This record gives sequence, structure tokens and C-alpha cells, in this order.
Amino acid sequence: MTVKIAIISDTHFGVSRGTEREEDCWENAREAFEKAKDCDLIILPGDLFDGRIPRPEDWAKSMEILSGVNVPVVAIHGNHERRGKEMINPVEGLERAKFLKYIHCNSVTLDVKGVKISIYGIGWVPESYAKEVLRHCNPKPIDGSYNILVMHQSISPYVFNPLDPPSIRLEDLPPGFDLYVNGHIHWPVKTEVHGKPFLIPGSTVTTQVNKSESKNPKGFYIVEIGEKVDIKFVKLENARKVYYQEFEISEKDKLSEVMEKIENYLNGINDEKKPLVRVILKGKVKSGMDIDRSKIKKKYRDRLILSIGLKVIEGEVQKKIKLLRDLKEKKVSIDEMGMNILRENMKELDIPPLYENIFDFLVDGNIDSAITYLLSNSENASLRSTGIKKWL
Ligand SMILES: [Mn+2]
Repeated sequence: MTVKIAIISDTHFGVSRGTEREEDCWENAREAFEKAKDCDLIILPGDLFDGRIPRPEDWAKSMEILSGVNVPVVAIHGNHERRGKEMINPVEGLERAKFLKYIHCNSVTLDVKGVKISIYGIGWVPESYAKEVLRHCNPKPIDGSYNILVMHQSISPYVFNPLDPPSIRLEDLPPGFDLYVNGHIHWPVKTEVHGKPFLIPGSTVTTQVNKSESKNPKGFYIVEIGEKVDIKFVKLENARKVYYQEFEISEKDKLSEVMEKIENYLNGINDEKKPLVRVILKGKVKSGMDIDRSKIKKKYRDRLILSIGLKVIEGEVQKKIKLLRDLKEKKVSIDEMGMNILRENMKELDIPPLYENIFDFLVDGNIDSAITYLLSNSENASLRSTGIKKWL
């Protein structure tokens, strides 16, 4: 007798709403659940939803997908679903409606086709608390069961955001489990810990267009347990393709040459489903060179979902002149204004100058990471006094 377990992670229901790729999360999830149809158990390691308070449209579509599943579903919450202890997070909401079994710092044991399977789950906690929470919950395998540990953290060396460093390493995971599963990381990983498989399926949908998204397929894992354990990665065929390209520019380059380089690259991309393309321009630009990003974007908008990032360094003097000119013309970006306000406020709070990192988190809408980063980098004891209990 073999038992097939599907592990589908980070479906991010509701992500990119209001954009031309708002259907992606649904299309990809439907493909994944369809391809998991012959499985006997489904594990969802967090970030099922993109937001902690899903819209009715997201509830409806997610319940539609889950109502088509006729096998047990076990889930934990991710950082995107985390709500206060006294509140109900959306994954718990689905449990109340009996769509799944939600676990956090506890386990569930199921009889699947006569095979006892025990799943211990720990939902996301701020990275700086993960080690303490793991020690406190102290997950232990159950005798006579096939034991699975499920988490949603950065686990070194697998780090989602280098600015939000993990407190646990792979070797810190408790031994004795037959399978280790993690969400959070959006690219697939298959390795071993304590001689047993450690799997991260990655997200089913692209949430941020970056290099790793362009290099890794979207999909999920199916683990088949029988005489031996068989693990296969199931690719999502309909997922939107991602392209990422950096261009190095030098002060010698003419604008026409830079433009030609970019357009040659973009003309070479041809996909039926509009791909996500991110172009980064790096290096030094000649003063006064004005790369018209919106013009390029417009030109390709029927074929590509394009974004162009500038990571160019202009000479210090040029930068200052530009800032002054922009100030005069009131063109100072929202980013700069926001950064200045944050810098002033943090000075008052006597917090070390970490505002640039925190600002990046805030711009990304990653408020959890901003708070965690602030807490873990702060000497201020009262800020940390909330303590680990808050996360259990
Ligand atoms: Mn995620």
C-alpha cells in the first residue's frame, strides 16, 4: 500500500489584485490541486492567502478550490496570515468551515489508507523568536507513525530575506522525523536533514519578480510512501514565465547604445502568456542621460509585463545637483520624503540608524519584517518585552 502526499505551499491567494496578473494565483493553484487529485493527503505549509484579511472574492475562490478536495488537508499559517493570538487568522477560518485541519505548535495524527501519519506544525513566528519557539514547542515524533514536521520560516541556509535573518539552521530541527517540510521560501529546495528529506516546494505563484524566480520552476512536491519513499516535483505548466536581466552601463555608453541593448533583449522574448520581465540597469551613467522607462514599457506592453529598475551610480556632485533641482521643482520622490520622515522619527526614538533597511520593508508592504527587524536590532528592552508567549 502506498500513500501519496501533496505539499502545496505559498499559494498567496489574492496577490497582485488589480493588476493584469491577478488571476495567476488562482490559475496556478487550480492547476496544482488538479494535479494533486490522486493524492491521499494535502499539506499546506502557510501563506495560503496573501493577506491576513482576505476579501470576500478571495474567500469564495479559495473555498471553491478546497471544496473540490476529497482528502484530508492539513495547514499552518504563514507570515502573510499571522494575526494576533486573540484573533482568527484566515487559515483558522477555513478550519472552522471544515475545509482543513489547522495546527500551530501541536500535531494531528491521521489514518490514511491504514497508514498512521502524524504531522507536527508550527506556523510562522518572527525570525528572531523561531529558535525559542521551536525549543518551547519541542516537537517529537510519535511511535508507529510516519512523522512530518511542517514550518514556515527562513531556515539557514535557506533565507527568504537577508535583511530578516533566521535564528534557526537546518541542523537545529529536531531529529527523528521522517520528513521535514518548510514554506516561506518561494523557490523549490530538496535536500536532507538528519538523513531524512527536507522539502520546500516554493510558491505556486510569482509574487516578486527577481533573479531566483527566473531560474526556478513553479510547482509542488508529491511524496509517495510505500516500500520506499519516492519524491517528485510537479511543475505547473501554465505558470507565467519570468525573465530577469541585468545590464551593466558605463559612462562611455551613449543613450542610443543602451536603448539598443535593452530592446534587443526584449525583442528576443516570445511567450504566448505575457511573461514577467524585469530589467535592471547597473553601473555609472553619463550626467544628463535620461533613460525613458515609461516609453519602453509602453512600447512592449502588449507582449510583456515589464519593469525596469535603475541601480545606477551618478557622481556625488551630480546627485546633489539633481536633488536640489528636483526639490526646486518639487519632484522629490515619495521614497525620499518618506525616508526623511522615518529618519527624523527614529532619531527621536533613539534607535540606531537602521532606517534604510526598515524603509525598504515598509515600501514592500512587509510590515511584519519591519517590526521584527526593529525588535531584533533594538537595545530597548521594553520593545522586546512582548516576548515569545505572544507567538504561541
Ligand atoms: Mn510566502
